Amino acid sequence: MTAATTAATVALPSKGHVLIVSNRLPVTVRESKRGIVVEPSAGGLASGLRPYFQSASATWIGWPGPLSASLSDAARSSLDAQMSLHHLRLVELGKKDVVDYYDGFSNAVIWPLFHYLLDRIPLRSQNWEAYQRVNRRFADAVVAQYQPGDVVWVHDYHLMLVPALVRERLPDAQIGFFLHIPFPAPEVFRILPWRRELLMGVLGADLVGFHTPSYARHFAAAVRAQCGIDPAHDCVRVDGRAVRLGHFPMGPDAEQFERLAIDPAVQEEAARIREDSRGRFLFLGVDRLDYTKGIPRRLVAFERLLQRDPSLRDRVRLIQLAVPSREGVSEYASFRKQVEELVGRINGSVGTLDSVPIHYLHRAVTLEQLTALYCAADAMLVTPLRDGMNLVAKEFVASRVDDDGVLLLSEFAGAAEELSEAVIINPYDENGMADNMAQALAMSPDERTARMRALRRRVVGQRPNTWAQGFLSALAEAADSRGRPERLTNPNEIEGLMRRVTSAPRVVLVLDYDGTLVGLREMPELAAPDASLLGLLAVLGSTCEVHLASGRPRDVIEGWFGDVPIALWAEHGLWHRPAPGAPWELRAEVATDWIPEIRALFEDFVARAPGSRIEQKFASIVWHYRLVEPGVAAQHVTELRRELETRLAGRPLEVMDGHKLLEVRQTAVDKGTVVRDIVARAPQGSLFVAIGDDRTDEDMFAALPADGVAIRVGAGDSSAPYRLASPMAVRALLGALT
Ligand code: ADQ
Repeated sequence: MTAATTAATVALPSKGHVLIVSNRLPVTVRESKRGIVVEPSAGGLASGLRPYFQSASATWIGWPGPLSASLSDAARSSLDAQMSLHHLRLVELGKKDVVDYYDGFSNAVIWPLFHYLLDRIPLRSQNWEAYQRVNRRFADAVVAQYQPGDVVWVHDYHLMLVPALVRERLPDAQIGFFLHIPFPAPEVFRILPWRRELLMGVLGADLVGFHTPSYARHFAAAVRAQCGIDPAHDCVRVDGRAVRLGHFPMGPDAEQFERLAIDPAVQEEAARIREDSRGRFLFLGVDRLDYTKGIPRRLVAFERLLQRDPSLRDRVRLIQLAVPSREGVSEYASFRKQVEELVGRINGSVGTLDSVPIHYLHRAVTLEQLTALYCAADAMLVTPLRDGMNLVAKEFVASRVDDDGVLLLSEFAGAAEELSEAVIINPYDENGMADNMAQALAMSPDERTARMRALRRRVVGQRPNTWAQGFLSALAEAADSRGRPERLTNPNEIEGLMRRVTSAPRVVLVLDYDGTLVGLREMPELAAPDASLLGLLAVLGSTCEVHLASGRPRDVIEGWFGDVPIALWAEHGLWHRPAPGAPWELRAEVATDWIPEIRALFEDFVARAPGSRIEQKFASIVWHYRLVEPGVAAQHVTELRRELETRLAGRPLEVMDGHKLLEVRQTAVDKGTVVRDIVARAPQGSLFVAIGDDRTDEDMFAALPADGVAIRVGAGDSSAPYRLASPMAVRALLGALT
């Protein structure tokens, strides 16, 4: 998986007006005595996107946070005016939506799951309905706002269904999706009962972006495991549409932090903070008060540092800034209590008469104050248990125009994939973290400078605008190369086709079996024909010429269809039986001496890939892997294909990919030769109709005469001009012909 682009490489302006869609607007709205007050909100998504939003032709669609249900008319019109002035469109959420969709599903289920904190997921999570309902409301808001040419950019885990919901109604729209949090390993993601729905929702986009290559890889693996689609490189094909995956590491507005860092007022504030610390070594933590940020373990590690070396108690200090977050969620209220009790306990146990080691603040601060803190700190502690990116780490680096200060950074933050010169820590290891804090304390000025210079080279130059433009130009490219979505043939066209078939003097049907007349089953022997299908074929066989052309062995086909008045073709046309009672004919002389060797190879793979099995025919052999875990299967398929290609080189055999199978078969015959035979024997004026669902059936379509009718069943690339959804639809069509 490679990046479709990175923030630093592309900066083409996007042409259309951009509709940014996120759960929260970048502002909060409150009612004061002076009327409605609209204020910027904190948090990574808002601070990361705001600069781009302010400079672009864009409208931001989202929820402004809880609003009083009883806004006066005057307040309401003032709110509307301010929203429109700032290019904001409200999606209002009722109390129940907030409780069920926002707190109950997004923040109580997806958030902990994607951060690998499985024990935080509530026992009863019945809010999936609400999640779907609110996602539909956001999609409605997008469609209402959308003008042709607009670009729709959906953000984050609250709105994972929106891309597909919008795609349904605006099939040609440019739709992007960016996930700000980690995408977990597929083994973790699969825990979610609605895993497939979320993936399919996101795959409505043209481009799906993540902070790091590993999240994109996890997503591709989850798509393979849950949706049965094999992503190729950075592309997932959904209903004929190409969906691109890419990584776009977000950075803060580095220039703004650099500018603030040299502002005299900020420098004065930093000096004041240092003075206040009276020469103590200053550790700093800045986080939203969230259980993913690793604050308790960080505090315990700090305590351990002071327990190990009591002489440090008057010589170090930790300022921990915790910005209030999701205060409506009960988990967060009890988490706050836990942190505050811990701070109290640690200060009580390792504090001295002169020193309270942890200075804890539970509030937001201004950007100037934040930068002053970054500049004043000796070491910054960024120790999340998991974090999509973590902008605080990068903001600290951007602010250190003095090339000084130590960054301790969790290996589980996305930022760690870029900021490898930081002191990388394991946030679950309190003793190790205490060692790392001691390392920071003892670090020589030369080493501090060397590390910070290297970090700054990475961060300086990162700008939210470049990031957003990078994503949007990759989105424009992805939408350009999306391809024509596969489209089912509509009822009018089907009617036209029926008229043509029923008015033809003579009709010849060539039908594939598996996937065409019956659905694909876990095991091939489960796909026997039912009585209604046998009845349908018998009636068809008595009114027109019917050929059943299958890749199955002849004994199976004979067993199932021996008495039906149709012509049978088995093993992709190697065997033919023209009518009931007639003997089977072998249509080509083929070698079978290679089979024992290849069978031994297949047996080796069956042993390695539990659930897979071998099907042996007269002159071909198949490895079926439908029941194998998709990730495991993908590895083995690649390996087996490579091995087969080496062993079979120069022989008249080919390796064919079918639906969850690899088949080694003869090149002497295929379903194309079957159709050519049928056409050659049929009387002049016959209309040929071929129906099939996989690659082998494309050979039949290609062999049809120019006025023949090719019908593809289900998804996948095809030359057929007609497409039906399923075997049910095929049977309905054939039923209508009788
Ligand atoms: P967050 O979880 O919110 O973001 P982060 O990336 O660190 O995490 O962003 C926090 C932002 O809030 C920073 O810009 C910081 O300056 C600001 N902030 C923090 N404490 C503050 C305080 N006390 N006062 C004022 N401002 C404060 C989510 C994901 C991250 C991802 C971002 C962006 O969880 O992993 O990096 O989105 O995609």
